[in-house]
Amino acid sequence: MSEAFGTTGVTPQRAGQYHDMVQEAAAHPEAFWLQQARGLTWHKQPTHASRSDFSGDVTVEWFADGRLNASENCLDRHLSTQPDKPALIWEGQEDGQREVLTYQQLHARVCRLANLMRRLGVKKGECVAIHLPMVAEGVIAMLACARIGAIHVVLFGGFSAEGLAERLTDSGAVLVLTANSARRGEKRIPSKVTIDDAIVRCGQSSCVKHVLVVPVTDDVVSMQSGRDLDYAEAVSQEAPECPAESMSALDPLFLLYTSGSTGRPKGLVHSTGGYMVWAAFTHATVFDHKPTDVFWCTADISWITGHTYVVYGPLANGGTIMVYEGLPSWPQPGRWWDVIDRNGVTTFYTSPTVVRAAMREDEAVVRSRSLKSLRILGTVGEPISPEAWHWFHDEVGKGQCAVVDTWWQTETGGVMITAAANAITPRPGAASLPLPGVAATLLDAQGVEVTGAGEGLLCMAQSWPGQAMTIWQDHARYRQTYFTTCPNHYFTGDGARREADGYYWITGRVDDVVNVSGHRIGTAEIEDAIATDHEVVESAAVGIPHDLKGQGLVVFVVPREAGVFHPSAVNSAVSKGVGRYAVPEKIYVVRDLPKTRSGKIVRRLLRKIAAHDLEGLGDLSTLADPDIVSELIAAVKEQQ
Ligand code: 6R9
Repeated sequence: MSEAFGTTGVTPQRAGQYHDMVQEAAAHPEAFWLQQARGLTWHKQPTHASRSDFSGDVTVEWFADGRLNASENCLDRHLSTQPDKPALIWEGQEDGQREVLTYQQLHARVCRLANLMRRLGVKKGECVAIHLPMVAEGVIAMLACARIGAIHVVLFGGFSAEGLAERLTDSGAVLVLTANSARRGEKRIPSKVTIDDAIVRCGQSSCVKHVLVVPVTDDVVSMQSGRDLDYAEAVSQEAPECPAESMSALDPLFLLYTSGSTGRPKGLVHSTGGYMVWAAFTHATVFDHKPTDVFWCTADISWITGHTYVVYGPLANGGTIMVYEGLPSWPQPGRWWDVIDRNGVTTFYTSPTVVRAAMREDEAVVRSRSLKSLRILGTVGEPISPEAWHWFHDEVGKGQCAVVDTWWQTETGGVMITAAANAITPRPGAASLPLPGVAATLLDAQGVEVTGAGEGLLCMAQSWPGQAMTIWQDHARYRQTYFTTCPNHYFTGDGARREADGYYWITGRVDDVVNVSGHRIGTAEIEDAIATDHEVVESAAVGIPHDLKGQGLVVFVVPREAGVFHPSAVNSAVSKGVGRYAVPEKIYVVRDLPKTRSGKIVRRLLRKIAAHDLEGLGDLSTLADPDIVSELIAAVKEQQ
C-alpha cells in the first residue's frame, strides 16, 4: 500500500515485476517485444521486433515478417477457452435496453457482417467508414473490417457533412456504415441525412458504393436504391462463420483522423501487428487486467481511446467490455454510476471533463450509489487537477481504487506515460512514468536534451510498437509534422516538466491545438471555416482555461467592413465546416490581429488577452503595430 494515498493498492510484488519489465525492455528491447508479441496468436510468428528509424525518411516498422489477423486475436482464440463468457455488455440510454453478447455470439455477428462486406465487394486494403453511435454494431463493424483486411475509418458523429466529406474523400472509403439516426438525451442526431449530404459533397471524388444503415432508432429515413441497405435485413442472410484474412503485421488496421496545428486533418495509419501488441500489452499493464474484470472505457469509438480500450486491448485480452450509449447525467444525474452498479464494472476509464462535471453535482448523487465493484479508475485526454484526482479517488473509488492518469495520443496508439495500476505510486496531477519500452525525453528549444529535473518539449527517442506508421498517403507530411522540430526524435506537440526522480507532468500543447473536453481541435480548421464567412477578413482561434471543459475556444475576428458583422454567421460557418462541437465559446470583434513584422499572428498574446492574463505580455516591440495590444485588451473588456 502506498503511504501517500492509503489504498492505492501498490504491492511490492507487482511493483517489482513492473520494475523488471522496465529494465528488460530498456536492456533487450528486441527480446522483450518478441516475448510480448507471443501473447498474441500469429499465422506466422515474427522473427524480429523493430526496424524503425527516426532519421532520414523515417521508418516505423514492427514485427515486419509476422502475419496475423486482429479480429481472430479478439475473438476466435477465446472461443475454445471461454465461448460463453460475456464479451460485450451493451446498455442503451432508454431504461431496460440491455444486451449481452458472449464471445461466441460476438464472433457470429462479426462473421455475418464480414461476409456481407465481402459480398458487397469490399476488398482487402480498401477503406470502410464507420459513422455510428455507441451501439454494439460499432464494435462489430470494426472487427468485421479487421477480419477481411479492410481498413476502418471511424468518424465522429459530431462532424458536419463537410467534415465527413473531407475524410471520406481523403480515405477513399468504399462503404459507409451509419445509423438511421442516433439518440443523444432528448435529441435525435440525423446520422443518415448527414452521410447522404456528405456523399453529395464528395461529388465526383466519392468512392462510396454502398451505405449500410443500422436501425438504431425507429426513425424512417430515405434509402437510395442500389446503394443503401438495411443492415439488420442484410446481415441476417449471411453465414455466422467467415475465414479471416491473413495480414502482414505492417498492413494498416485502421486510419484515424486527428487535428494538427496546420491544414487539413491527418489520417494516422496504425499497423496490425505493432498496434495489436501495444493495445494488449498496455491494457493488461496499465489497468492490471484480471479475467473477472468488467472494463468500461467511456470513450466514443471514434476516438483513439475507443479503438484501443473499448475494443482492441480488452478483447485481445479476453476481457468483458461495457458499451453504454448515453450521457453521464441523462435522464438524471448519476446515470453512469447506475451503469457501474448494474453491470459490476471493475475498471472505469473516463475523462477529466466527466469527473469535473460529476464534482459539480450534489454529492448525494455519487454517495447514494454503491460503486463497490470498482477496482481501478482511469482518466485520459487532458490533465486532471489534483483536486479532481482526489475527488475521483475518494468519492467514486471510495478510497479503495487505484487511480491512473494516462497520457497518450492518437499517434501513440496506446498509453505511454502513467502510474500503472498497483505497480507505480501515483502523484495526483502528474502523468507519472513512461511505460516499459517508452523512451520519453525532454528537449529544449535548441533541440538539446534536458537531463535530470527540468522542462522542455516532450519527445520519444525511439519507436514503440503502437506508433502510427505514417499519415495516409502523405508520408512527407508525417515526417515534417513529427520528426523535424526535434531531429531524430518523435515530437509529441506537448510540453512537459520532469522531476528529479523521473515523474512527468504534462504542461499542455505547445502548438496551435486546443483541447476542449478532450476533443483535439486544430485552430487552423476553425479559421479555415470562418474564412468562408465573407463578412470576415481574418480570424484567429485560441484556447483559454475553462472550469468545466479544460479549455474553451475563443475567436478574434476582423470584419471586412467596420460595424457590419454577424456572430451567428461565424458560428454557423464553424458548425458547417467543422461541426457543432467546435463552435466557439466567445467571439471578439477587433480591428486587427497582433502580428509580427513578417505577418505571423502572435497567438501567445491573444491567449493571454482572452484569458485576462495581462501580466508579462512580453516584448511588444517586435509587433508590426504595437498599439493593437491595448485595443485588443479594451475590446475584450468591452465585449465581455
Ligand atoms: C488519447 C488522446 C492527445 C493530446 C495530447 C495531450 C492531451 C491526453 C493527457 C493529455 C495531459 C493526459 N492529453 N492525455 N494531457 N494529461 N493524461 O487523448 O489522444 O485525442 O490524440 O489527444 O491530448 O495534449 O497531445 P488525442
